[in-house]
Amino acid sequence: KRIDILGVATASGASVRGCGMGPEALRVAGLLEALVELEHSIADHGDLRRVYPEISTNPSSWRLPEQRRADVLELAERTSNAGYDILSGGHFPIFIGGDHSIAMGSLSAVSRFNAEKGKPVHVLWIDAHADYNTPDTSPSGNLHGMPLALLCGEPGFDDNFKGDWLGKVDPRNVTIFGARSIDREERRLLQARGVEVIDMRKIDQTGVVGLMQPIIERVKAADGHLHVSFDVDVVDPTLAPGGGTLVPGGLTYREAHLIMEMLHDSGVVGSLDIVELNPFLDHGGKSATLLVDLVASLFGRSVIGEEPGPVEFVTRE
Ligand code: DIR
Ligand code: MN
Ligand code: MN
Ligand code: MN
Repeated sequence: KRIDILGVATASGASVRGCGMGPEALRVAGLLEALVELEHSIADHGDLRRVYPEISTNPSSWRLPEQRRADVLELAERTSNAGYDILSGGHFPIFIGGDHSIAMGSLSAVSRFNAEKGKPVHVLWIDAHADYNTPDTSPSGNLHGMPLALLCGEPGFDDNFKGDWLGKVDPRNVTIFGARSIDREERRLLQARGVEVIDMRKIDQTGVVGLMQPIIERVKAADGHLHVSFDVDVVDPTLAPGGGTLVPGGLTYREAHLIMEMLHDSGVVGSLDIVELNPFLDHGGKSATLLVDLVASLFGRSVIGEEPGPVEFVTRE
């Protein structure tokens, strides 16, 4: 299956500028080369970006939330349509951000495409945060903290957020993995909707394998499409300093890779976001390089070369 890369060069959903440079940093870090090395064929669609770039570079307009919102929504529509075309072509889309608001578009593409096929969409949101705020619950007002709530149909989003481009996801098919910073009202919503939240404490206590297995089994049993949304800040900040909203106590190097390796072996992943990389804050490409290696693990890189076939892990009962 061809892998199609679509950059969305924006920071309009974030409070800190710089992640608009993320797509190019991932290319410089060798994203395409890593996938070619694994003998995948690749198409790079370049980057979507706002028509008026000064909005993201002028600090005074940066403070105008309505301009940033218009940016986010315009890009969401374009991302949704471009992603839908990639999926319709039978390809595997990798959406590279950009802040996490780009998932409003990417996940919409995935959900619209699969809705027509009657295939259920499951979401694995690998993030230090839950991104399940609405405009009513968000303490920051930043749209990168809201994409899951929008896709899950939460109230509080006005008509500007609605359109043919917007998809829908069942909150009970969403798993947040690696969380350690959730806002008060956000947590209440997550609980009310039955979103599964695997926080860092659970990962400490149970380990990645025992937690990932049931998620993968559920998607397989449903014959679903798994969309993986990977926010760089899920990884411990000592390993991945290139993010604008870092939280201590994140995934270790091996935990992050093991997640990706298990996802590769599962065969259920159909689309991927790589978001929130801020090259301005990164230490000489440290986080960008780590992200490229993680993507390579998701696409089949392993120490012993050839994949050993379906890997069976011991299930805990
Ligand atoms: C916070 C931070 N929950 C917010 N969210 C971030 O602004 O809604 N998500 N940084 O990745
Ligand atoms: Mn996020
Ligand atoms: Mn985050
Ligand atoms: Mn493979």
